[in-house]
Amino acid sequence: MRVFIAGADGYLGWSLTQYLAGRGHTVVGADALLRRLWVSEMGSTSAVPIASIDDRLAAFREHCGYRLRFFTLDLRDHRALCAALAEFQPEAVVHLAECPSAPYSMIDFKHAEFVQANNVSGTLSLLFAMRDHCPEAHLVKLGTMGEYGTPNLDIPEGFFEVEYRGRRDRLPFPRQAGSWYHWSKVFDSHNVSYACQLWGLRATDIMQGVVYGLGTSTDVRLNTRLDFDQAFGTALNRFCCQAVIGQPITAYGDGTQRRGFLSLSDSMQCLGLAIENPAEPGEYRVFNQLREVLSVTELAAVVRSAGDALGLTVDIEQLDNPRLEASSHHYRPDSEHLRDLGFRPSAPIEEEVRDMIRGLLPHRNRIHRYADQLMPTVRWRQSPSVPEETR
Ligand code: USQ
Repeated sequence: MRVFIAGADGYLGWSLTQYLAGRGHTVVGADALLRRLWVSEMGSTSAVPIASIDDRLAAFREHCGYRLRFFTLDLRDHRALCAALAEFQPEAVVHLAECPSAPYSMIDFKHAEFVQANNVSGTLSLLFAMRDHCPEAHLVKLGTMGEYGTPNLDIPEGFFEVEYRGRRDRLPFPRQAGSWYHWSKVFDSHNVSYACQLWGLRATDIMQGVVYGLGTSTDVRLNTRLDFDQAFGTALNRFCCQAVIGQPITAYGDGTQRRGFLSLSDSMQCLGLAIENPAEPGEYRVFNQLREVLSVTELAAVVRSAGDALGLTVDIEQLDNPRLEASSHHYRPDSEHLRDLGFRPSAPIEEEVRDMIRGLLPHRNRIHRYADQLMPTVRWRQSPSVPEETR
């Protein structure tokens, strides 16, 4: 299959590029290389060394057997995006090209506005470009489980049957996001769904949980990044980095908040299944993509016991929660669609975490140098630092 991956230089994107090439697909990549800049803006770097895009492309050619066509391209550059899609004529378009950080979007107005404009306009540009240049292609769009928030109900996959005043309908399940970033994903979901209705595009919207795991290779140029700073590091990746440098795990609040998690390799398997089993023309379908639900306290305990087994002393520190989020809440999302397509989770989380810590140990000094960036300073309810009239 011809697959266009927008966001091919990111944590998921660079892994997916290699995964799909390994399954015999012809991949084309596009990326504006912004993730590298955002992480440096946060004063941090990837825990494992990553190569420049040129070196990545050279390594891809050596290991994957063909030259990867790559467009340095911002999705909001509509003309350039149209030209790329018109030339490549993809059968599937994977959209991972967004700013993925809740804390980054909560820094201030400038960052909130950037994240929403970048994500929502980029998606809209892609929808119009697909309509005009590859209307038969299947869009696989990365959304987030965070779109749903933490309702006191089980969470279906996108839609639910509801009865109200004696009438029934199948409606989108309510979205109750918890950051400006997560709201940008909600707006995207509505736009993608509307484009399917309006133009007959086909799309799978992936509500993905929190991803963890190392994507390293014997050729360092094929490594995918692993971030650990307060904005771009996901919880478990941060906890493992903390464990290897002997810093206490930063568990926010009372640690009872629960989320869905899955490993990087499970995420690849799921995205592959969605791509290889496309939606029908005009269909907008939603997959909840997660493997298991754990609380922050349970997550920290997994890291502590993996650390113990490797001779590390791992402490857990409960910090005042910088975010506004529910604790001790109900959380039971469905995730049957991917299992029905054949998703079989790989190694258990305990094994993945042990492997991740082992893989991070050689990079201990590198993580140490940026250890200050592990502490959260971005708060959801900051006291205003500028006068009201200029905000
Ligand atoms: N947390 C801690 N300590 C930390 C970091 C996080 O206790 O040092 C807690 C948070 O309070 C939160 C949970 O861990 O309750 C998950 O936080 P996270 O930073 O790993 O995840 P989140 O901000 O929700 O965002 C990440 C990705 C995002 C994706 C989302 C999926 O960055 O792109 O959309 O996971 S989900 O969480 O299901 O919405």
